[in-house]
Amino acid sequence: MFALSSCIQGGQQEESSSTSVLVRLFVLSCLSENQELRIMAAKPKLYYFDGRGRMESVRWLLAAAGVEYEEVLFQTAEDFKNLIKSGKLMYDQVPMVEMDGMSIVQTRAILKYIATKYNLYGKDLKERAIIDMYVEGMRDLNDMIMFFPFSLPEEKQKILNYILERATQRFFPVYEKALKDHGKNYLVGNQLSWADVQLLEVILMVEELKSDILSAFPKLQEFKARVSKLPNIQKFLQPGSPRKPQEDETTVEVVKKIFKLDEDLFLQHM
Ligand code: GTS
Repeated sequence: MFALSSCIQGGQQEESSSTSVLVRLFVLSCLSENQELRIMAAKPKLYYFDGRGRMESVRWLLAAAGVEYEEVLFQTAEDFKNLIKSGKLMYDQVPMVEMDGMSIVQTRAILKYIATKYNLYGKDLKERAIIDMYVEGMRDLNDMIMFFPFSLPEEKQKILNYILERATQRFFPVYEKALKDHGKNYLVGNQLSWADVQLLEVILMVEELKSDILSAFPKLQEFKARVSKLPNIQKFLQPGSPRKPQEDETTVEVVKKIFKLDEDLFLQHM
């Protein structure tokens, strides 16, 4: 680190004294020697199957931060086994994200790292606690929707009703009230945070289940319109972005084979 900072400091001083060609060469030669900088500059690499699952919130957060990433999307149980053999998965589970020289697993750990690194995690400990409370509620709702496609056909309607009841009676009223009470554009600290990104993600997921779900939530409607227009998010919402579609029957079958899953995952997880 010392070598790097002396390179950069030297570079900045010389830049102002108009011998910029030499300085650029000097800085470049320093950078090429610096492994850490190269690692930090590499694009994050996301390892998961080709679907939303637990990784989708990671895709959303990186996109909101304007960070480009690569994806390794495995298709078969064999691909997953090979990834396990690589020794990069601490618990033999995905999601896993390689970034900044680490192989990060556990969805929350990944999201916290990204949120902190890209200034989407509040300005102090108290704001972080509030963001945590919001995102954990959103995660509860998100998890129900994530497991919904894996539920038994005869249970589907009951589960759908349960999810919609929880969304409208337990979770959405909290975010509606927060926005109404403080009158600001964002949930916490009047600047975009992980909580806003995850709220938009979950709103859109619930709308896929019931398109008029926000009819009794005017503040959430405004919020959705506002946050969807932020340039990085607008880009992510465009067709052709790395955002994954709602899980269909085919994806569900692929996922079951990759992870050798039993039927009726929804009930097991609830
Ligand atoms: N707490 C972990 C997290 O949040 O990352 C759970 C990870 C997890 O259960 N991953 C599943 C897995 O790797 C895949 S998925 O549920 O995200 O689709 N399962 C394989 C296994 O052996 O547990």
